[in-house]
Amino acid sequence: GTAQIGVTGLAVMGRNLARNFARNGYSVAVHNRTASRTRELVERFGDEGTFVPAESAEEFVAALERPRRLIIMVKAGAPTDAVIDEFAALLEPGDIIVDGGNAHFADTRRREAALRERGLHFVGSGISGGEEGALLGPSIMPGGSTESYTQLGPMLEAIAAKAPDGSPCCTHIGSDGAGHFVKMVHNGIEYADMQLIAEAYDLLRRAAGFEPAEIADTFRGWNTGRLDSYLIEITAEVLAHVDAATGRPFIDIVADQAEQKGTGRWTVQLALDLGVPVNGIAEAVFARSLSGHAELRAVGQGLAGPAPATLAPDEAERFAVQVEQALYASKVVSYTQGFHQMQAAAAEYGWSLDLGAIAGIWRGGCIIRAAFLDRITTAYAKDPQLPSLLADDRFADEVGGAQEAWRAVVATATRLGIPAPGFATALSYYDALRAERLPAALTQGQRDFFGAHTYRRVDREGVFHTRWSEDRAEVQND
Ligand code: NBP
Repeated sequence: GTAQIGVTGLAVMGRNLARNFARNGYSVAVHNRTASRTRELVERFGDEGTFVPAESAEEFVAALERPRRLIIMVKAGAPTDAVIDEFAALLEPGDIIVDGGNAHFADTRRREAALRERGLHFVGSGISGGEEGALLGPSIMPGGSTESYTQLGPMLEAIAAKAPDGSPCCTHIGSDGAGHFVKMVHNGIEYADMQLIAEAYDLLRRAAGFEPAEIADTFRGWNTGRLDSYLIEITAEVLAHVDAATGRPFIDIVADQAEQKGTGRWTVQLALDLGVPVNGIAEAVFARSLSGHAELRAVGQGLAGPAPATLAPDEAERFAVQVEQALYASKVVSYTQGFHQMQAAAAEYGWSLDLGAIAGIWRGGCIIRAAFLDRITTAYAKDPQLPSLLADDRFADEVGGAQEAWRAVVATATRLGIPAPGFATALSYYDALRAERLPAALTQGQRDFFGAHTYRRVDREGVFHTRWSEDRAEVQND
């Protein structure tokens, strides 16, 4: 075979990825279960580069130069397993199968182990940026062996998005499922970013009394500062948009029930398993879930709250400045939590993640691309062992500088009865880290009382129990 890479699964993602390889000068074998998609791709886009269409799996495999590099872009779950089984039987030791779908990282670990037994490389790769990213340059997060990255890396880096400094938004993340895990956390952080932006909008609308078009301008202003990011940019676009049918702001005619496909939920489920507090991400997932519970919200319509009120115009302007600070500080907290989760997963699964490089490859192509990510890279460059982003002087100073405004915003939201779960939970996390003593001491006392779960003391080593139902004397348990 002569094709340098193959793509099987030619729905929107696979088709665009194949075109991206072809446009970058690679010869690409293309295959799809239903052959009409393959033919359509070559008919419509054949002039963009060198495509080698294959009708059968055997023909597809034969079209690839060795070691074969084959990217699967089919529906995640059982279809991916079916396609892996089909092709693995036709490949030879040293060949590389890439799964570019949205797989759960545990599936990727299982598949990688099974294929390694057969001498094949399996690379679970997060690919972010949707349809357009796949065509014009996604952010690519490949896991799998170092050896497979040697074969694959240059091609992936060629088709990846480029950060503002020109570097490719692709790096070898780590072994087995590391790439899909990091992609999942990326999506969890994306949920949190979106929730915080939504809360900022809601507060500017309902507390400050701004119109959507004015809020769009506010976001455009923020987009020239430290919040400069794709999500802030598109927020301004969405808020400025007017519904053609009614002439009303588009935002007012969209049903206020947010949907989700599951990667945010996975992030939170795995954070619970790893024991990592990601309350900002969790609140974002729960906020979407709550929005969809029409029956609960119907109940809520009868519940008491403060009379609606908006701030006076001069206060409103000052409030908008405070909301920017609350948004930034809460954003830093979400990233702190997401990076903590990746750090914990690296320890649990034996990955050596370069957290600074991960922030680096999110600067282009993906939904959370933002100028701010440079600061994370810088923080880990100064100290690769940083235990928390909030341990970095610059982040600590920035969040410390925002904390007064942040509290004012959460207080105003509470006073006016406007939910701001993302801002509030991020602030609670920050204050919990700051607290010299936490009421966890009481929790431990209760656990010892009802379940003899024991406790440790602040003044002596050891494990202790108080005989609560007897003489209340303390016994040492170890
Ligand atoms: P879909 O997820 O809609 O999958 C359609 C493709 O899967 C078609 O090529 C279809 O073949 C093939 N397929 C199915 Br379904 N079952 C199959 C089977 N048993 N054997 C062989 N092929 C089978 O495509 P997509 O929207 O392009 O997404 C592809 C992957 O990328 C998914 O894992 C998705 O989660 C992920 N994705 C990522 C992003 C992103 O932003 N990163 C966006 C969208 C999707 P057919 O033509 O013969 O039916």
